[in-house]
Amino acid sequence: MKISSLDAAPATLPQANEPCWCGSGRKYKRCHKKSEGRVLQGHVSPMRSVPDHIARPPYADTGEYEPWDEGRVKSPEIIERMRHAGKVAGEVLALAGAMVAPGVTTEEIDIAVHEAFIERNAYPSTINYHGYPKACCTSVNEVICHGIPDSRKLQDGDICNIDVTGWVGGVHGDTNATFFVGDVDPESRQLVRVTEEATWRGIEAVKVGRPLSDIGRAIEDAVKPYRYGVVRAFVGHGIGEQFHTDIQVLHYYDSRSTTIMREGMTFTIEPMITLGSVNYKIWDDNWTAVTSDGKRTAQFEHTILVTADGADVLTGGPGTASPSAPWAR
Ligand code: EYL
Ligand code: CO
Ligand code: CO
Repeated sequence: MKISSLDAAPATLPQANEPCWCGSGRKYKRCHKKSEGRVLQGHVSPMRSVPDHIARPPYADTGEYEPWDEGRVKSPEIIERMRHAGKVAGEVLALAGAMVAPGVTTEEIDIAVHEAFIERNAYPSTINYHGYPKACCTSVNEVICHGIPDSRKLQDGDICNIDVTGWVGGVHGDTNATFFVGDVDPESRQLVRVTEEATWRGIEAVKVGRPLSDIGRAIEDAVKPYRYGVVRAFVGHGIGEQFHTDIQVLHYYDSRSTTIMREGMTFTIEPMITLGSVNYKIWDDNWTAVTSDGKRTAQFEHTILVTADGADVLTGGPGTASPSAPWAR
């Protein structure tokens, strides 16, 4: 039986082995019990347009493009443009996060993100990126990443990640954070706090001459005491004129991650941390990744620049180093 957001469960639920309330004829435990407490897919509205005066990246019209080798170490001139794109993305994330509240739909947040990028002369990078339809990803509760903004209202107690990327001056800035919706349970609050800490431990491991594997090790070490899972299927990435370049930043330790960090490299660090299993499934929308056990997951992301003495957080900036820290408000 397809689980749809149109179904409404009755006030009294059947026992596990009794027939499901939906009339499918299947046992309740084999039918709607599986979706209890899970995020339901809402309605996704059509892709919004970006006005003609906003410059468009190469994939904007077709959804696809031919990748090219842009070089891992960026010129000072590209870096200055990336600083601006990063600042814009950080501003848009802060504004989106401030909207998070019970009753707000993820689509309303998406519209604000879309307009905020345009106001800043930026193209919302995700629009038509491999056909993706929205200006941001909104990933609620057990959604690991790439949740599509839709008509679902945020509910008191949810956690919601918002991931925004903007293309301005020919380069991308990519950042995300997980926000609390109203009153969130202590277990989820700890998950979110530890995930943000782990992200910063990863950022602090950035050092010229060291392998990328140091980053994954630092993240893993930060979450180990809590016995959380580190998602392996989605990784950080090189970024610049292209949204994704060849550099892969694993969020767990792997001795094969031997690429040496060089001054002028730019990449994202974006660990996804789970309360339970790190295994995932993809919804039938072909985008949304959820934990296979339905337990919650959190994520934070920054675009960073390798400098002579560590990392510059291009999507951070003064006063917005941690736009997401709801516990600090
Ligand atoms: C679009 C494309 C499958 C994003 C990131 C949006 C989603 C699912 C194919 C990576 C890859 C964001 O780095 C990213 N976020 O931090 N695809 C992405 N999409 C999409
Ligand atoms: Co992102
Ligand atoms: Co990213």
